[in-house]
Amino acid sequence: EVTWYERGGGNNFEFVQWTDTGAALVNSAASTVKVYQNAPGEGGAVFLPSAYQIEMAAPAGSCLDPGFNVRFVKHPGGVGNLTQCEELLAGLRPITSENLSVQPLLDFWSSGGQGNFESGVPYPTLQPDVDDNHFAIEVTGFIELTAGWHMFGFNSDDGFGLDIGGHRVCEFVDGRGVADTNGSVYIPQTGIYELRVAHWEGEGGAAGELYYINPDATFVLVNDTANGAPAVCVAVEGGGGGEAPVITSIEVQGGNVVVTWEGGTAPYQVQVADTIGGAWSNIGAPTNDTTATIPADGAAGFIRVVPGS
Ligand SMILES: [Ca+2]
Ligand SMILES: [Ca+2]
Ligand SMILES: [Ca+2]
Repeated sequence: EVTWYERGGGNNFEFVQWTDTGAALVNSAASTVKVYQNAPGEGGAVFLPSAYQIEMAAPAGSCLDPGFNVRFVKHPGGVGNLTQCEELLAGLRPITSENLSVQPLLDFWSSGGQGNFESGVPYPTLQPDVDDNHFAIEVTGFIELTAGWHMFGFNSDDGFGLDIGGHRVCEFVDGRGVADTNGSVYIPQTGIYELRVAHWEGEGGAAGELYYINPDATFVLVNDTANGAPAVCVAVEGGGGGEAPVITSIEVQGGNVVVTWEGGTAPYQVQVADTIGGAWSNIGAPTNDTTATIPADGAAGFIRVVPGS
């Protein structure tokens, strides 16, 4: 079933079969959607995945330390959708406790339905088969993928958002019992890409699993490399995932914001975003300093410091 709408004019879509070698136009139950600007075949038709803002984090083969970084956050209650989950993870809602761990797979189960895989482990700090409520996880890591199409899915209770290379692959923004939500991503170049999952539990059952969909439509848990799934690691050679700069103070001085940080390795790049999940843009050039003064020209905003290049 496809639900389709578009806001501008002149766009179109067609069904394509997803294969391990590319995509071919067919009518098939095993299909995905290929989206063009202008009708396929017309002059000026552009296959939109080529315009994905997907950035390779590191070359293939530079993965270190397999697994996922999992940040587990408990809160007093009141998180019921993905926006509120992201606010909680960003520290904009009360947090009662927090835990960091490395997990080999994402197959968590607290209570209720277990999803596609019954191998689930408790969420960090929780007991199995106990109806804990009001928590969220933020998962980060690096996934190694070959160029071309890849399909992923997340089975969850409640919802989630999955990003690869900064591209939203799939999401379910409201509460639900365990169910699959799948999505595909076009990887422009073989390499290692950042991966992030935000997922929360409000009340009732709770479970979450991240799987890869093989071309024959079978599922395998991501990072189950023994069964052919793509590898995920917590860090890569040469930086990404290594010691990151940590912001130690943000002060308003006149019409400016002075941000100071420590750790990481110079050069640094300061970036800002207007909204949670919004695009990050560079402020100033890469710097070897550990402080920067930037104009406070918005009612609200977010600041981060990343490795410069
Ligand atoms: Ca499961
Ligand atoms: Ca629960
Ligand atoms: Ca639930």
